[in-house]
Amino acid sequence: MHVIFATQNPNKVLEIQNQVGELHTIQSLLDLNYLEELEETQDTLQGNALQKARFVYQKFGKACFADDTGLEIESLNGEPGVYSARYGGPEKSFDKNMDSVLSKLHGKMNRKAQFRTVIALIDENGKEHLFEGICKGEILEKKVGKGGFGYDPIFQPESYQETFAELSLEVKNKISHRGLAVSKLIQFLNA
Ligand code: ITT
Repeated sequence: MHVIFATQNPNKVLEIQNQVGELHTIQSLLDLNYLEELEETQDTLQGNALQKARFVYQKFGKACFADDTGLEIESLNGEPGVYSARYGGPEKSFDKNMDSVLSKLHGKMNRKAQFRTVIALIDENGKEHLFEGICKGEILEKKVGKGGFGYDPIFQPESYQETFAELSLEVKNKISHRGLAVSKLIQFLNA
């Protein structure tokens, strides 16, 4: 099947391509040369994923999916959540976002957090489907590791001694929020 992935984030494209294999062809907005930023003005992950997928479905008229992901930190009442992309200021800076989290958590004992991804798929008939993935873990006190993107250097998944930025793409995909949501998407596409 041929599906458009409504994202301009090359890290996400790399992760998903690695997981989907050869059964499905995934084209991102970068492949389609569509470089205008997609609106994400809703106040839930589900709302933003649907907003991005609906926009791209209307524009290109083909099956497509979008994901929205948030880091939900228990002692910050679920923040940054849906505001994860710009938690450190108006520009999208991974470093500033992490600095903002680290300073708000300074001195706090409870460092439990989870990543949550919602994928919205619009099939070739215009029908909408949602898939969710959650990965639990904790926020470290400093950045560790060079791989991945976003908050990966400060997030250590449950049962691991490394951050997402230290784990290989294969391991991250097996246990991560997006990996789990994508597995559900693939199961649906293969059914
Ligand atoms: P698109 O909207 O173009 O898909 P985005 O970078 O804006 O890309 P999201 O809105 O889904 O992506 O994610 C919000 C932020 O959450 C993102 O900018 C990262 O900082 C962070 N994030 C998302 N997935 C992550 C992951 O797997 N590991 C670490 N941080 C992640």
